[in-house]
Amino acid sequence: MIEKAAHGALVETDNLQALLSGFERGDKGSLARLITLVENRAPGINHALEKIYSLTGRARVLGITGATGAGKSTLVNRLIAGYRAANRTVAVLAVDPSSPFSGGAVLGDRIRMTEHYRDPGVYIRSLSSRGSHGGVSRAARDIVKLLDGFGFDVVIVETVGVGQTELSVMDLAQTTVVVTVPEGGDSVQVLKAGLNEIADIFVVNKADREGAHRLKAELELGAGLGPSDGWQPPVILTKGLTGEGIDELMSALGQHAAYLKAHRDESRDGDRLQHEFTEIVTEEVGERLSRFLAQGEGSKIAAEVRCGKLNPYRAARELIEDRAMMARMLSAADRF
Ligand SMILES: Nc1nc2c(ncn2[C@@H]2O[C@H](COP(=O)(O)OP(=O)(O)O)[C@@H](O)[C@H]2O)c(=O)[nH]1
Ligand SMILES: [Mg+2]
Repeated sequence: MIEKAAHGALVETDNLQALLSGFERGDKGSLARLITLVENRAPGINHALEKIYSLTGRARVLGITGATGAGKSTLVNRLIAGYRAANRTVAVLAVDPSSPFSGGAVLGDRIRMTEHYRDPGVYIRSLSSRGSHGGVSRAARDIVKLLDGFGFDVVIVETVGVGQTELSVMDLAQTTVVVTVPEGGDSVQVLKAGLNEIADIFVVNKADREGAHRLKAELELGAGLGPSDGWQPPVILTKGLTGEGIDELMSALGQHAAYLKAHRDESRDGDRLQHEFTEIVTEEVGERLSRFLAQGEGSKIAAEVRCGKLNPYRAARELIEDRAMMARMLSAADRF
């Protein structure tokens, strides 16, 4: 089922409690609204995430990355069908850093995925960056939490594999699939983009084209250069158009899940949770600082910094050392 994003104006009148109970009842409209609140970084959204957190941690989260046109959405479509056939519910978050919400690529994704439009066990949502720095990975993180907490068995995050944002989005995934194509040149490009470091599984899509086997061999060689203990990323040939190779991909995904289960790394899990925690604190404090500087005594300080009258280092130190003012700054909490 595909949801339209609600408009900002609707968001402001939303009642968080009503949304949360709708969410817990399995109402897709409430889910869609909460996702929009996350996208817009609406005030109070962290309260919502705090409330739903205990429901999270159950979904299988997959990342699918690779260049535009590699066939990611086509493969995602096939994976949806595969998981649905196994009676698992699937949510897809398509992250496209360049396109606005109605942009070509995202629209194309939606159209291609409409095969699953009427299936209530499928939910597809696009996320655009709207030019916000670092905002995409945060939004993606929180949206995956919502999809997971809502109860989808499988959450697939599709991103274009370029740049730091995409790499950081892939941190969310338990298993990352890097999709390559023969005409994408060669495996050197994969290595250059650092994709070999995040790949748990390589896919050579468009295996109907010239050079697919050569690329597979190169990737296998590259993957074999890594540490010889631990998981060895398999390289799977697929034809997105016909669905050939999808069974192999599904079984590789299953094998990686089993591997992760058998080799649970508690210190890495702990690192990830602590990182998440410090990120949330940093974001939250940063937002409170912005609100503090936007009005009252905060805006006076900001004005003096802006015109160069106040040394920013000194202003920062004085603010931090003034405990009463810090308390006022930190109490610049958001309200729904
Ligand atoms: N020849 C060929 N074309 C494919 C294959 N898989 C996907 N495509 C086509 O490649 C184009 C881009 O696919 P898409 O899934 O949108 O790529 P994305 O940008 O990575 O999501 C579409 O026209 C697909 O029909 C394949 O196995 N072989
Ligand atoms: Mg796509």
